[in-house]
Amino acid sequence: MDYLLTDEQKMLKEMVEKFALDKIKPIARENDKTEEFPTKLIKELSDLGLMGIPYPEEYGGSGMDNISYVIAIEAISRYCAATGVIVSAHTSLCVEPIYLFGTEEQKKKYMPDLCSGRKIGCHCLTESQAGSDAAAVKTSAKLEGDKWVLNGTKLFITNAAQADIAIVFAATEPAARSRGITAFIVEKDTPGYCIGKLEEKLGIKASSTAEVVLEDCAIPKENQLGELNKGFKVAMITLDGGRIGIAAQALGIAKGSIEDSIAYAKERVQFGRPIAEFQGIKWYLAEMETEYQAAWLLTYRAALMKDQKLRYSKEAAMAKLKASEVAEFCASKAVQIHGGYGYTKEFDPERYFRDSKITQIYEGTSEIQREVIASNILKQ
Ligand code: COS
Repeated sequence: MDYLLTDEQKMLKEMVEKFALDKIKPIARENDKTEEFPTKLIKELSDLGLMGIPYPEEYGGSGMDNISYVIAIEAISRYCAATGVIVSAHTSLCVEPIYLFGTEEQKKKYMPDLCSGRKIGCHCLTESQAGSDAAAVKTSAKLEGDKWVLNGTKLFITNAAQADIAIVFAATEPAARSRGITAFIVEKDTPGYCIGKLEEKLGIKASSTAEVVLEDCAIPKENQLGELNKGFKVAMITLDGGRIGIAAQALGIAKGSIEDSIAYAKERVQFGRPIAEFQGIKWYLAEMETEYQAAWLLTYRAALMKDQKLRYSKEAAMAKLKASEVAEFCASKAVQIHGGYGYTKEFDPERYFRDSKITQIYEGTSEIQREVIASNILKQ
């Protein structure tokens, strides 16, 4: 579907796909095995300008659009979904709220280091009792003199262990729920900010997922991000964008599943002919490709609407819902097509299968995406 892309987007696609093939593919399986954060790879992606794709050059970004961002995340995730989410969580969940809600001073202070990849970002919203019910955050922020003092524990935070900058959501008026939450920018060296338990996960193993513990963590008053008590909207608007990134990650997983399946089906001979000649396999491949293209169009549309500054909450939810379901479907079929080999670590589909599952969970479960879509169509 390259005909839908501009010349600039096509050039970026070619560049990132080549990089992913040359540099990511050879190490992805090993990274999954060792569960090590790919520091060197992130540095290389930073050098290519891929840590701040959709932000203006004046803030250190690459000055591209959100379709370019989708293209890059998909191409990276084609070979390594863990690397895809590292870039996506950094870009969509940390840089984006600073860009959208930060003061000019905050943007100038934080964005150049983040967009260049010199610093890594994370987003601290979830807590043990505040998952889908994001307004239930208990982490507190109290103003003491000219400092905000934060206390609480954040859970399942992508990039937490490597992040230099965290966007933290805390209750500033607890009884008001979604109308009593404020966002803050917290630097990792602040006393009282520390990393807790690292999660052992089913997939995306090379990305880190950890607790962030805040104990009397005092930050300057000017690190409040956006308006007082308006942090829930900061979180929701940020997640709308993040969901496009996860949809793109899911597309990458689906693409890998399809490409590997086509190659294997042409090569694997049973009953005297390649299994690609059997109708059962052909129909799997046809369905995988059709589903992938439907998900791609939904994701492309959501990114286009974001670029055109239209409201796109519903479209981002649809893109993530569809793309994540398609990723799981394609990965599962890829394992099936590879038969016994698909169940082993000698081939990649088992990794795609494990990696696909999280796309239906983080940045809003599939059930929450349905809720967002339904509430949007019901109020139309
Ligand atoms: N953009 C702007 N504003 C939004 C919004 C969006 N996408 N979604 C909600 N809001 C606003 C509402 O308009 C409402 O504003 P007012 O206070 O002015 O009326 C406010 O936010 C509260 O909205 P709502 O009543 O719908 O909030 P709920 O507590 O019912 O929660 C869902 C809504 C379920 C959609 C939300 O909690 C959610 O997305 N949960 C999933 C969280 C998630 O994705 N977590 C992943 C962790 S981050 S990796």
